[in-house]
Amino acid sequence: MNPLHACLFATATAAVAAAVEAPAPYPPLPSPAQLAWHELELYGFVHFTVNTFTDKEWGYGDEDPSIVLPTDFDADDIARAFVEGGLRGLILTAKHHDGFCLWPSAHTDHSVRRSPWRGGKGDMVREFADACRRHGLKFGVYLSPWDRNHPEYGRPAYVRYYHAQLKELLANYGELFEVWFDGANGGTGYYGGARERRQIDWATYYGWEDIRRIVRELQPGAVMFNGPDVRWVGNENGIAGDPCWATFEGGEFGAIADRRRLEHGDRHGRRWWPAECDVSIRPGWFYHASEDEKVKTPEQLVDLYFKSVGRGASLLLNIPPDRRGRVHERDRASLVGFRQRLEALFATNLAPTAALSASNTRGGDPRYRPARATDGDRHTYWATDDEVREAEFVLSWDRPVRIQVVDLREPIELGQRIDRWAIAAETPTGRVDLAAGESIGSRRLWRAERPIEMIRLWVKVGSSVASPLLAEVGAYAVWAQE
Ligand code: FUL
Repeated sequence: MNPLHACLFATATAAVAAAVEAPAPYPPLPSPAQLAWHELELYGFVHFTVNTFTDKEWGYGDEDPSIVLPTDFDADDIARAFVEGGLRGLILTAKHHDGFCLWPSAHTDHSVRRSPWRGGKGDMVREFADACRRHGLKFGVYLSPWDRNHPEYGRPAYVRYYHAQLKELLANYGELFEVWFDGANGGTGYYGGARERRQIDWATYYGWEDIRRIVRELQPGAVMFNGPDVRWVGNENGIAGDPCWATFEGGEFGAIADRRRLEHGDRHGRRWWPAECDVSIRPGWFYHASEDEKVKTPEQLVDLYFKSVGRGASLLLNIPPDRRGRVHERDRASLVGFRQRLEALFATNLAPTAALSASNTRGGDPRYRPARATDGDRHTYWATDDEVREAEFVLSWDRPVRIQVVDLREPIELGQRIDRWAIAAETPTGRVDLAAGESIGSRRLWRAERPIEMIRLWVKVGSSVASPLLAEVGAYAVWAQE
């Protein structure tokens, strides 16, 4: 090797050796099951049981199983409606507070086995599980801890029964993505004929540590709602707080009564406990013909999407089948309209067409260049040097574009790092501040009332607790732009 070559070789080796390390994670971090759950963002609930036939929201527990006779039950058609609405999973009320089981449980007679539906040989949980698989939907179950039918409710024997039922559901219906533990307990019930009030302590009665073990063992990929993995958002309106941090201090198994904290999370909490927003497409959770005129419109659903998914939470939208065992036509029309509106809003991402620059790129290393945030892959990201806490990411177009939605994501596998963000645009009339906020996390969406013409979009990180990272920056034009 001549001296010049030797020198070049040494420089190249030094450059490789100096290649920067990946940014260190900023804990707490999501578990693999939580990460998979974050990807879903939008999924649906099915509330269907004796209440569908008694026109109630909470059954007392003394309902005769023979009333459960849907005239045209079709789980495939319900799953199809979910797909038409853009939902990616389905959670079924396998047992609501009335205690009636939609599957032929070996542990009680109070189930579909005593209904005339399918001649007493039916299994609705099975039909839903199979239909979900056929239609590419993830499947989950709701098993109400409160049981107004069971004679032993309030005593240790019921807890054994509840755990046995949970095992039955978790072992026999394939892979589940979520197990839903409801927090409600109104006290009174039939309780095998006692017809009295039975009060329990939610936090200690149900044996949550055993429940956690059962779920982890039988369904390691499932998250527990209102348990260690996913928190209730503190309201049933489908709206996350702003900000909505995925981190939380304490809590688990419904021990948190402070709804405001549930809505917003705790910025410096030591657990990854992201929020799920549950809401019904109708006023009630169960189908009531009297609410046919009150189905949420597609635009109302889009608004909820931006206020839940768009704040880093997930949206669990309830679609209660009617007495036929079908999704009512009005709900279906709203679902289709909802999906079409979302598709139109997210059809044209102009971020990949922009020239990109940033105030800092980690070690000048192309692996962390700004284009990593516009490549449609949420596992690659733009990163800055370790000491950076404030940064700017700029998108410039050579011709004016009309942007209506801005979409930001952090690579949450490295923690929730950004504390403050803002977006601004260079418009024909000058620089305009568009929006500012605190949390980003899994996703932060901003939507303008009408498209805004711009040639430049600034995404500013105002502060962060560790070097800021952005996995995705999207800038969506309206479809059908004139
Ligand atoms: C609540 C229940 O009491 C409602 O009936 C419904 O199931 C809703 C999703 O959760 O706590």
